[in-house]
Amino acid sequence: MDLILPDLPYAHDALQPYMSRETLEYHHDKHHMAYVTNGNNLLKDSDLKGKSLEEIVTGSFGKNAGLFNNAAQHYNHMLFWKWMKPNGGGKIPGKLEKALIDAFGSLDKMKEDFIQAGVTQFGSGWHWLAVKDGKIVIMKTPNGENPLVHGARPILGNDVWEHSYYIDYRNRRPDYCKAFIENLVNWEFVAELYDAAAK
Ligand code: MN3
Repeated sequence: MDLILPDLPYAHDALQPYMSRETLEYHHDKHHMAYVTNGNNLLKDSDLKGKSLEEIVTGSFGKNAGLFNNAAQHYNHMLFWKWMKPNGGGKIPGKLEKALIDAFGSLDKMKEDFIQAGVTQFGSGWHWLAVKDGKIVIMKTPNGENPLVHGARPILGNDVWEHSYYIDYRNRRPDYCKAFIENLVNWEFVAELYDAAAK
């Protein structure tokens, strides 16, 4: 199966003012496209060709750095576009809300810990809510790494590579992480992934 760049699930200007048209033109149309192109080239000579994307990601981790970097970033970005929506943030579906309060004490604490993980990820990477051993945990990972390769299922992830925020926020990564969790997250999609991961 070849890697395929999905269309954004909304218009390029739909996430303004929190994420600009220009950011999405670079980030989706150019950066994500490059991961797809490079990943397909590297898959040609790999025995992982034909496997599912998750199998390619976990199978190349620690073994084929070039393929892993591109396939994992493809996986991460496929989810990332769906983790945002116009007029995002806001009400969290009840079952997920309860699980988050159980895990972190309050929604404010969950948001604070999530933002802190993004701010303290040194250099390029991601910060996450993931389900590990049935529990919701915060994770942060460098470069293209994700919870899958650390025995967990991602239910929310934010891209803190500079290409994701520098046009709109310059060096203010904390402001970007706060805007993401407060104003961009599609909690209905997070709840779907939580239901699937917590089974
Ligand atoms: Mn990115």
